[in-house]
Amino acid sequence: MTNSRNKVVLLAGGVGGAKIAEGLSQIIPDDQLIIYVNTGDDFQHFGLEISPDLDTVTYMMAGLSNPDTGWGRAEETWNALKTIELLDGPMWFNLGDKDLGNHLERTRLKNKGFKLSEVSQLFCEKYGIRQKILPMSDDQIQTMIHTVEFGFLSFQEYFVKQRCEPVIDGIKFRGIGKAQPVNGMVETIKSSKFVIIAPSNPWVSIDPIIAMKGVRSALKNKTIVAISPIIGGKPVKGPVCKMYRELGYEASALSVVKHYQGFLRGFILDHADSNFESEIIINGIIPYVTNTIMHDKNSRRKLAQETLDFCGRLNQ
Ligand code: FO1
Repeated sequence: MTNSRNKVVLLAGGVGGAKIAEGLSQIIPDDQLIIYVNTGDDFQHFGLEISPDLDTVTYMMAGLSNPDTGWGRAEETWNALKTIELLDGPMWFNLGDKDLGNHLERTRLKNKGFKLSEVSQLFCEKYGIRQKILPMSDDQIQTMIHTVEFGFLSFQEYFVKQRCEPVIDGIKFRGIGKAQPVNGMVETIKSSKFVIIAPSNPWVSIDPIIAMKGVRSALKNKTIVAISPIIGGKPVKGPVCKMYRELGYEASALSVVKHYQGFLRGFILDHADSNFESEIIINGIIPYVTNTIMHDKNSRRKLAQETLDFCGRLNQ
């Protein structure tokens, strides 16, 4: 039997979240890892319920993810999309045939009244995943990116359709005021042993989770460690650096530390950023420098092990 005090909570976005989740799953007993995933990127396309970050984490944990893109399924085929192209339908969001099965079944279950968290748990069971992967909320929250060129865009319109090219001058989480965190999230965070913040985009992957009612205060006085999504001023993936710059901040690992200031205890940064160590300490946070790039199963396990060891030392 597990005691909730042994639980490790991971707050995760898409690809970075999926990789560290898989690394942690290699070393933590199955029932001790609980992953809360951003759903601000969720949207409807062709009437289907798409939950990109939940699927990215789920596919990775099931060993089914596309190793080249990080999202979607390995050995995917694109027959449905080719038909859509022939019919002159919208082509900007790439839905593979295998991936489509997930969206179809999720939509069917949601239309029958299932909550997203119930669908997520059912999918985990069917894919043979023994850890808990849960959405941050069962309510709809939409990350809206305010751009200079187009005003507000939904996250996927900004990210995929516009290829992150428009200039950002604001971000809001539509629906966050009325949304409830998924059942048990606040209590699980409060009683957990450690909280790990994945190397995901702080603005659009982690901030929505932290903005859920009760989460920020639940994080107070916990052992919280974040892994940097920025290495040497460059993003591991996605528009994180562009976002920091356009919103008026330096694009650096240090900006990520400042982003999480107020609840962060420790910060894991890459060797490329070791010059920030003393400034991180001045900001009251304990740094740990290592290789943070997770390019395969071994490097995912290694970073996960170092993260847990670091959390353990901070807890002493
Ligand atoms: N990302 C892209 O850059 N282009 C796509 O066409 C695309 C399709 C897609 C389909 C299903 C899915 O689960 C994810 C998909 N992603 C795609 C990734 C996704 O848009 C982003 O990585 C996340 O929302 C950001 O974490």
